Amino acid sequence: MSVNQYKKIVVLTGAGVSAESGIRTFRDKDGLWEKYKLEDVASVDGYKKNPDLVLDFYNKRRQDFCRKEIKPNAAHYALVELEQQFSGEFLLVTQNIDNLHEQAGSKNVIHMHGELLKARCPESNQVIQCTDDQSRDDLCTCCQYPSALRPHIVWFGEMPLGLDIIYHHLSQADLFIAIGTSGTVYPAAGFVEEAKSVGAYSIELNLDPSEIHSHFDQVVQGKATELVPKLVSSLLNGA
Ligand code: BV8
Repeated sequence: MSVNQYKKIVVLTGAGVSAESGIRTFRDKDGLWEKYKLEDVASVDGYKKNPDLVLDFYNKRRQDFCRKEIKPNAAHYALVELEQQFSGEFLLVTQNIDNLHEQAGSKNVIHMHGELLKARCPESNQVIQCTDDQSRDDLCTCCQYPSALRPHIVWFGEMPLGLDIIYHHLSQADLFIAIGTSGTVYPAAGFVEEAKSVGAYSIELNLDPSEIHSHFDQVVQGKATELVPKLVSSLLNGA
């Protein structure tokens, strides 16, 4: 399989691509949803009901993410190489809110579920960098009557970011690769069908078969740090 046979590659990553960098996933053993109820900490209602609990949830994840030992892994770097060497169009869509793809050198990244190191004004939607703990007293500086900044995160029931661009690229993709995602959350879990509807070849790389593995032309089970470099090498070297 050589990359030269493709014109547009869309890659979707989930928590599994960051797992070997030391960031907890959601639905694996010891995952985030074992400790918190999703509706309490990742929904608009949860934020309205108890903003301090939600801010604390993301503060803990931000502190954990900012530990010096958290670094991009071989899977992140392999995707950078694919983006750099591929002569066609390349889009990396991530459900992850960490910035390990960017730290590794990925350029064309869409964080469809938001970004942990950013905060947003709920009125103007202006986004600012946020690397420290966030509290309810953090007010925006963009409005005449300042509002409390919120995490720049897409919660359940909220519209994911960049969908128009994502669907545009999916409608022209001829290769779709999903890496480290359980295929549980929509609309991301529906992207494979979007790509297949225009004839794209689809590959799933995942530690365990995802909930949507049967939709893929090829499913390869294993760790992202082993599978992604292998796939990229076979694409670039025409193996
Ligand atoms: C939407 C916040 C409307 C950021 C997240 C009722 C009301 C409203 C909506 C719905 C509803 N019912 C269903 C929906 C849709 C809902 C949804 O899908 N719910 C699910 C639970 C059924 N979706 C939404 O609400 C979305 N918005 O629908 O808007 C709309 C949309 C489109 C068009 C029109 C209208 C909003 C979804 C975003 C929610 N926010 N998180 C944060 O806190 O991080 S989702 C959350 O789950 C994370 O963001 C994460 O991105 C996402 C998916 O999880 P994964 O990344 O897949 O991680 P997971 O742990 O599940 O799996 C990890 C995988 O990795 C595993 O398979 C494992 O085997 C593998 N793995 C582990 N280690 C490795 C590995 N693989 C390789 N190597 C390893 N080493």
